[in-house]
Parts: sequence; structure tokens; C-alpha cells
Amino acid sequence: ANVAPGQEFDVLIVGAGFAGLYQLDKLRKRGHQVHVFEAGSGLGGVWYWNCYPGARVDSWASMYQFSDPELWRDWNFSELYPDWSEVRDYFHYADAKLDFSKDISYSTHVESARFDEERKRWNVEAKNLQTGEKFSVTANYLVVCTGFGSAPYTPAFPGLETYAGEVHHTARWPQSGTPLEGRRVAVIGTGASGIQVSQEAAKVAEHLTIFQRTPMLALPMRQRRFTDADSAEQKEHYEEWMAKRNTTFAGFDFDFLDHGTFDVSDEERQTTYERLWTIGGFVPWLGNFNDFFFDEKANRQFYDFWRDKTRQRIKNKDLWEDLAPTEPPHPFGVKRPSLEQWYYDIFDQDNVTLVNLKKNDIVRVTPKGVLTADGVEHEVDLLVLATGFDSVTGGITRIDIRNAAGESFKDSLQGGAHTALGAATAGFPNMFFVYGPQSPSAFCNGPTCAEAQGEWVVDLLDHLKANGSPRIEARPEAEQKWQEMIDEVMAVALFDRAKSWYMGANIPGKKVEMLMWPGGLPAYLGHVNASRDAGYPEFAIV
Ligand code: NA7
Repeated sequence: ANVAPGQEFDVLIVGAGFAGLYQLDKLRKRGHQVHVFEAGSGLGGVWYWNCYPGARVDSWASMYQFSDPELWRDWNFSELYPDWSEVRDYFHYADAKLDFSKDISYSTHVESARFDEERKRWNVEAKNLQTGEKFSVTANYLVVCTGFGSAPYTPAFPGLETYAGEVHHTARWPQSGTPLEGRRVAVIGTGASGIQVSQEAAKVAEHLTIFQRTPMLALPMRQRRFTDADSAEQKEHYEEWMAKRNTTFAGFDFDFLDHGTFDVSDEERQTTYERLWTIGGFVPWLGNFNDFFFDEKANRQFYDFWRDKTRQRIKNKDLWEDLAPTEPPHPFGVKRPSLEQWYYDIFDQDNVTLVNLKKNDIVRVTPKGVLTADGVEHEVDLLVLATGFDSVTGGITRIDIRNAAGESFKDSLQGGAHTALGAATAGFPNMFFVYGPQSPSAFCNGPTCAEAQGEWVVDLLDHLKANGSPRIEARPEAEQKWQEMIDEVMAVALFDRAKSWYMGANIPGKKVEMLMWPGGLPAYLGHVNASRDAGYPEFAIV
């Protein structure tokens, strides 16, 4: 879409993923002048960027879409866990139906935003990534929908710049692709991205070397293709499933059991674990006993079950301690588990090598490959950095956001994220986040939260418009209260027991703190809806 320099909007949205598109669709329908700036040259947010081989949704397809009947009525996913290209097709289909694109500027990176107190508007400077040209627009309100994984993180491996082969971060994979066939491939990182790309590389690469720091406690995906009968049946249930999403901890149509690990006999516990395991996916994680995130002994019971099951998959017993250690590296699931299809089988192949960095660390990257402490230089043609993201806050702090006093948003996070209701930060008026810091964010199925939290933001923007309110700002005391509520959950939960990106612990120098609302979606919606019903007392509105 064409935007005239200096154009004035009611609302400017950053990012055209699920969250940004939901904002666009709803706000536009309610008469707001709204526009989206998106850095990618297409829509889909993370599904535009993450196009590496094997990139795939870890949520069930039925859950991983908009709830709008207009959209699910005529769309069928082909499998339970769609890959990136099918999710992209889904976005294009949704775009053809709802014409998001008419109000989106693609290849447009938001460089800075400065609040003008006199006009109560954000001056937003953007850069057209194709022409290099910079231009400005203004908006009364800014809604930042940059997601939790839009700022890729590349560790400062010494010598990385000297590497002469091809190197890509998984989240910056070339849009035109690059072959794995017949090449010597190294993958650094064993998070969701590392596991997925490794599974594909193992099939076709001449050799695959996987550099693992912390073993991934991966769960069986149990992928399957849908039949026509499956798709027809889904349509009968969508309304019920979509309604259920907002009532569960993580925004799915299933939830934790209603009793604890030790409320049942040993035998029943094993039967339950077996049942969850057979279903697979996130069910053994987010459908486990209700003390899973809170009781270390309970959590350990499941870890042992997982370890024994996983070891059965790995023929080479020498790798058991590396891939599925006797003692857990951290409580199960306080770092995000990913789903695997044949990950544990690839280690039986002659063309796959695992390097355990805890025993044999990377010394440096050389022009030919990766040198490890044991003196081996692993020569490779393609170096894949599956090293994650400056999560949750990184997508926002990459933009130079400043208030009228010139204070930067990034600096304001030095002591940690601070928000009222996971939606806005004091000192930075007229700016909201969806899926951002201290909201359910990555603890919640993406499309669910894009809509659930998104609807609340839309209602609030409507409220401001109806009242002719030009300015809203989070109150510091509301931020304090929100922090206390997060701390209350953290005091009893096990989340701080892993060095995870949930805690910002994967980025050197980043404050280690729970970056999300850890109390589950129903509690979150309870708080934000109570705020709405009380006239938004957490905010100063003029
Ligand atoms: P993750 O889950 O953050 O995984 C990053 C991986 O990279 C993880 O195994 C890290 O090991 C590893 N890593 C990071 N820094 C280093 C260094 N310096 N040396 C060696 N290894 C390193 O990112 P993903 O892209 O896989 O997934 C992110 C989320 O996006 C995913 O969960 C989905 O929700 C979508 P560590 O575990 O920190 O020891």
C-alpha cells in the first residue's frame, strides 16, 4: 500500500503477523484510520522469516489459525502440524479474503518513534528496505505487534566473520532457499529451530554436525495427514474449540489435569503418562498433572518417564547421557520443549555427529568451519545458526522509541520490563503491545493470544475514540501491582530454574527475569477484563 509522507493515522501497527493482522482487521472494521508497517516483503510475521527446511508449527493446526468463521470455513490444513509454506499459504488465503494488504506497507522497517506531547501523536520514521528511502508518518496510537521471536540472536563466536562458507541464522534463511543436499552442514543450537532443521539435514546432507549446549527435552510430534473426513469434522467443532481456547492455561483446547502427580497411585500415574505420550505434541507438557510447573518432585517423575522413553529411541547408548541424561538439565518444560518426528533416530546414522558443548566447547569459527576444544576442526559448507532470539522485548527495543522527554524505551527496560497488565509501559503514552512483555506471550498459543489480548486492546482503542481521548498512559502503581502478581506466581513456580529465553537468560547482559505473564491465559483475561469493566483504572486517560 502507498503511504504519503506525513500521512496521519489513528493507529499505526508494527508487524503483520497474527497479532498485527487481527488489530488491522478489527480496528478498520470499527472505523479507525489504521495502517501496518511490516519489514518482511510478505505477511505472516515469523512465518515470513522462518522458511528454513523443516520449519513447522508446534501447535495443532486446528488451534493455529484465526477464529473468524469467514476464514476457517473455506480453509483446510493438510496435516496436524503444518509447515511454514502451508502457513504462508494460509496467510495469503486470509489476505485474499480480507484484503489485509491494502493497508500494509511491506519491506518497511520502523526505525524510530518519537512522541509529540503537544499533538499527542507518535512521529514514526520508517525505511523502505527496497529503495532505502526514509519517510515519516504520524499516529495517535502505536500498537507494537513484533511478537516474541522477531529479533534473531547470533552469539559472538570468535572468528565468525572469518568463516568462508555459507552461514545463515534460521530466522534469516534466504527466501529463495539454499540446498542441504550433499553438503557438509553444521547446526549450532538444539531449540525448536535446531531440531527441525537437523531432521531435514540428516536426510540429505553428506554430513551433519549438531552442536548442542543444553539437550532439548523433545516430545513426540505424532504428525499425521488429514483426510477429507478429518477436515469436515473439524468444521463441526471449530466454534466449540475456538471458544475453549480462552479458557485454558496456554490457549489450547486442552489443559492441565485437575489433580496432582501424587494424588494418584504409581500405576495410575504411569498409565496417565503413557496416555499423554500417545497423544504427543504439547499434551504431555501442558496437559500434565496440575503441579507440573510447581512441584519439583512431581516434575521429576515425568522427566524420568521422558528420559526412559527417549533412550529407547537411541540405539547408541554412548549418546544417552548427552541426549537424555540421567539427571535433568532443568525441570521439564520450564524451558520450551519442542516437538520431534525422527530427531532421536538420526543419531544412528553414519552421517550425523553430535558435539556436546558442555564437554567440548566451541573455541572459534575458522574460515573452514568450527574448531572445538578437543582440537578438531569441523569443516563444513553450510553453517546454520539455530541460536534463538532476543525474545519478547528484542523486537521492540530494536526500534528507537522515545517519549517527549527524549527518554528511550530501551533504556527504560534496563532494570527490567515494566508494564501495566502486560499491555503498556508508564512514561510511554499511547503505545500498546500485543503478545509483548509481561503478557501471556510465548506461554500462549500465538493466534489465541493475538485475538484474546488483541480484542482487549481493540476495545480500549475504541473506548478512547468514543470518548475523544487523545492520551492514555499506564500508571506506575499499576505496573508495580502487575510485577507483584508476576512475582507471586514466580515464587511458587519452577520457571526460574532454567537459563531460558522465557527468562531473558539466553542473551548476555540482559536482565534475567520472567519476561511473560506466567499465570495462564484465563487469569490474564480475568485481570484485563476487570480493568475494562472498571473503566481502565490502571491508566491515566485524558
Ligand atoms: P531457542 O529455543 O532459543 O534455541 C536456541 C539454541 O541455541 C539453544 O539450543 C541454545 O542452547 C543454543 N545456543 C544459544 N547460544 C549459544 C551459544 N553461544 N553456543 C551454543 N549454543 C547456543 O531458539 P529456537 O529458534 O530454536 O526457538 C525459539 C522459539 O521460536 C521456539 O521455542 C518456538 O516457540 C518458536 P541453550 O539451550 O541456551 O544452552
